[in-house]
Amino acid sequence: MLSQVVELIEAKRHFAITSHIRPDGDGLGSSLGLYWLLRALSKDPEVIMRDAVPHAYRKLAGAETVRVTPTVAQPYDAVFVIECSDITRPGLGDLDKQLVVNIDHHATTSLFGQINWIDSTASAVGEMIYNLCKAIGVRPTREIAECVYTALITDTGSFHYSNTTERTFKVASELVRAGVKPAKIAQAVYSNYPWSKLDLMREVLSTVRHDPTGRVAWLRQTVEMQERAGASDEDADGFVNFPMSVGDVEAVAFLKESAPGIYRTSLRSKGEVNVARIAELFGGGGHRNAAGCTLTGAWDEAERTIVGLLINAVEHNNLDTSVPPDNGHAPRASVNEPARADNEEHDVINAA
Ligand SMILES: [Mn+2]
Repeated sequence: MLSQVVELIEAKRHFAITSHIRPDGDGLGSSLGLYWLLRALSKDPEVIMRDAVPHAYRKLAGAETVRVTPTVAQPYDAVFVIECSDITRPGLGDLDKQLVVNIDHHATTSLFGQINWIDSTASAVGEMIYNLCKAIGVRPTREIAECVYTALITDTGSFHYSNTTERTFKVASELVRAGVKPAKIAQAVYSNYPWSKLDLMREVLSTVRHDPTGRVAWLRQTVEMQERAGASDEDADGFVNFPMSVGDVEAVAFLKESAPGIYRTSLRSKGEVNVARIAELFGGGGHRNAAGCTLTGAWDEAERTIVGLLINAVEHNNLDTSVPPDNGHAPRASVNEPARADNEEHDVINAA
């Protein structure tokens, strides 16, 4: 809990901070916010991640200090693990040999830390880092405020998602008072695409199809499209949300070929349509309105299977989980998409 975290920080000095693989805005913003908070207390922190900082977050204060490493090679007084469902999610070897502090805002997290501070009422871990600032008596510096604000806007979809509360706006308002320029942060995060992303988007959006009712849409990205655009894996982030912006659309599948015959599949829905139930049929998971899984097999077959399940879910507005996928020829389940990665975790209504 919070008081244990405060006591630990006051008693110790040499800390590492990490978050999940493919870190998102909350993972990075909260990690760097905590980094600047510890720096303000003259502590000795370091942010370590398995994966590099995505393009959208390279302008965050301190992003250049993030050390990319596959293992926690040296002893720390404690390692803060931000926004992870279990101890394997950071993808760091030897993490279990450290004193681990688990900080998360998902009620479903396992209590894998020696200290566990979980606040499922927080819209983002960033909100918790802000509370930690107050509890420990540090006035948020501009760096802390910008990192925490980035966590807030990315986890709430710029205040669009259902996790946005009065308290989210209150914290945001206090961060602006601490020096955040909302337009500057929004531009750094959302208006900072590389051309490769737009080139890829043009091709992927040309594949959008929908069923006769217009309530289910799907789109695909092939390995060739990605190569032609010279695009990185993260360039495809957010594409699944474009068909969701159509008023009639209630469910979307985005099949992204990661290698021949292997499709990382992102699912989105509105309202009661539960795409997590569908992802689970293929070994994936997520939340009611945002989930992911991996399909394998032939393109058309994979697409037909997942689209059929979405149409069924929309028609019945609730999938009977006992229904097996298709007729036994369905694509096999394989590695599941990190359910908490970017955008997979909240009620996604719209995001771009
Ligand atoms: Mn989060």
